[in-house]
Amino acid sequence: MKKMKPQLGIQSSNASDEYLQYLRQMGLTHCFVMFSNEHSNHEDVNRILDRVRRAGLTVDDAGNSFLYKHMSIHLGLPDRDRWIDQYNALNRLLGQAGVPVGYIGNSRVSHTGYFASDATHGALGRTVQMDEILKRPPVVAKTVDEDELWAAFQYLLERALPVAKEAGMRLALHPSDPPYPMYEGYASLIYNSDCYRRALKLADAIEPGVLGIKFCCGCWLEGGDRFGDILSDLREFIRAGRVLTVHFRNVSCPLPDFTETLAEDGYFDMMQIMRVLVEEGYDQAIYPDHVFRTDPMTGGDLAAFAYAVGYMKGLMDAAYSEVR
Ligand SMILES: [Mn+2]
Repeated sequence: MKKMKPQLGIQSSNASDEYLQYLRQMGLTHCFVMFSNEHSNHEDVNRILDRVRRAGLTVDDAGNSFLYKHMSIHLGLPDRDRWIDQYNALNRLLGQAGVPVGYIGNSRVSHTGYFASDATHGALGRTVQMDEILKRPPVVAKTVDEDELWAAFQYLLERALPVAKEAGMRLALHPSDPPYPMYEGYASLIYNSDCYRRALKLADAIEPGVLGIKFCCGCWLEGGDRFGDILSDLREFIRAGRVLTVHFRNVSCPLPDFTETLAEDGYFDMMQIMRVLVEEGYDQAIYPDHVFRTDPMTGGDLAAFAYAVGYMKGLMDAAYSEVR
């Protein structure tokens, strides 16, 4: 039976022996690599991927968040071609180096701040108060509405999908976070599961099958019923072969106000998601996504991610033994 692949991320600047050993010590055999601009060239991409692979890790997906999240691309600003060219150039390198999945599109992330509460056991957790975000002034010179945003997305798809196809890659699209139609002066691309259906249809008319989904459970749960039915959406998109990676994350409650929590503490029973993944034979990457901001004295990010991946792997093993 092919199983899903728990993974953690590697920053290209942090592929140290110690960090790679840390991943192996948790029994991880899979990872993603986030490349900085400095390392998004042929020599560094291949050197870093070789190093990671020699440490026994398979690279499921990779990209450069500066490029794939570039505002000029997503808002259709005049200088977008320059950034799309650089984005495509990196995808060519990654595809040639055998990385099967890259990233695309509109990964906005906003929040009110990181706050300690009972829901976070006193740690600093990412918190959204939608009223506060909706009162913010635009961050862009000219408001970008939904039609303009989708036109820019189509423009990107027309240029990115053929390159990815030729390079042997598929591209994973993350929801807008928080998933709300418009804030900070520009529209969101993906704020419910129908937005995904629309994006997949648009992409398939250009290059069938290349676009896929970063299935962020956190965003689905942030949106609640307004985003969709997380369990049936997950089944639908896995069966359609569109789920390229899963972000396994829980929140305190749906919008308008939420805090990210430990997986076991949020309002959704994450075991139900694991069962669907196992029942549907999902065999791609699964990642804990965000963690609390913890004090370096208590282990910092490394401790927070170790806890999150351990809990996630425990649920995964429980779901496999249950379904078997
Ligand atoms: Mn996510």
